[in-house]
Amino acid sequence: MTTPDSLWYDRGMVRHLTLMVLKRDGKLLLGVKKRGFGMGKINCAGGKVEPGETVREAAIRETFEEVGIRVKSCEKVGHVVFRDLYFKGTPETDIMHIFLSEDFEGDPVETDEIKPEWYPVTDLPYSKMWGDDEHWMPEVLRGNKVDAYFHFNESDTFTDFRVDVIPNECIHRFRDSDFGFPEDRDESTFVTRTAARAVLIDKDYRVALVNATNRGYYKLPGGGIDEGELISEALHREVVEEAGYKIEVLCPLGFTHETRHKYEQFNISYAFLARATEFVGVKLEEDEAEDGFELQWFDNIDEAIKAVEKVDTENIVYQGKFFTARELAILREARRVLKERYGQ
Ligand code: 8OG
Repeated sequence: MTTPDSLWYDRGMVRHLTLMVLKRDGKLLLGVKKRGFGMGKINCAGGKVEPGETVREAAIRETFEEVGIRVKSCEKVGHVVFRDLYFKGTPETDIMHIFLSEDFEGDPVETDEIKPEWYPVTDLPYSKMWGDDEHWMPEVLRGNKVDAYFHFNESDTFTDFRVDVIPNECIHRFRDSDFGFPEDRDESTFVTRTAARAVLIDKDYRVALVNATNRGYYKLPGGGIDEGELISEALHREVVEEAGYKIEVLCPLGFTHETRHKYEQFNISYAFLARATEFVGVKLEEDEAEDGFELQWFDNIDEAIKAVEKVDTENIVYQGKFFTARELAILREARRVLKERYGQ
């Protein structure tokens, strides 16, 4: 699933599932599942992703196979990670990619899989649906995107869960041509990588940046989201690793999107304003130590922005140009939020 649909790039042994929420005139198309996993429960159409298929293609195919509806367009509205499902005896992780469509054609038909029926969104049959649905579906129906996990025990009930709302405001999109690089690759095969990054402040609104002292640029503390990890979990982990601080997340700032032809990647960075609470020590990876990562505090956000603006982008490597433009966009958004909400 090397597509922009996948919020994680392929790694590790997990199963990818899909779910299509079909919405029209204030109603959802649900139905009793007649066979297989979840038999007897009321659910949306959806199913497993087949080899060579994107998650979006799988969701559209399953919807047609199960309820006879042709989805013309749909939006990815999040994912739920099911940790330690025991239904086959050994724990496994499933990632369920959720799509929402209000643009489809055809009349619902009953198949061997599902008996479809329309339900008003204000009165969904949660007691007959999977137990997790009542925790994430209301967010999706409110127009939010969700990043959630449910941790199951051996009797297939969940013991622990969390539903985070994904920052949905686009701060900026960057692509190679913005920096004078060629755009000569086929973007339909690009892998999507996601990351969580913090504008890290202290109680006096000083701002910390990671200075890549051997490379000549600054970056926000943060980094890649591992498969099956929540955005918020990656944020806390990465800020400890690179900056050495535990944090309190103050608010989401939005996301940036980068199209990088040289690496055939899309990079989505989810950005947050966060306050450092306790210093616990950095844990740099080998390449980060080689780049000379050092945390540097600035008196305020304007000073941090000035330092990044001064980076000599002519003489830094490909990635550094993207990093610098991206971090500046995120820092400027943080400056706006700090002024508006915190009077800074
Ligand atoms: O191919 P099959 O229909 O067996 O795939 C399982 C379907 O069930 C797939 O569409 C995802 C869906 N599903 C789970 N767990 C949950 C859940 O907890 N809530 C909802 N709404 N759907 C689920 O596998």
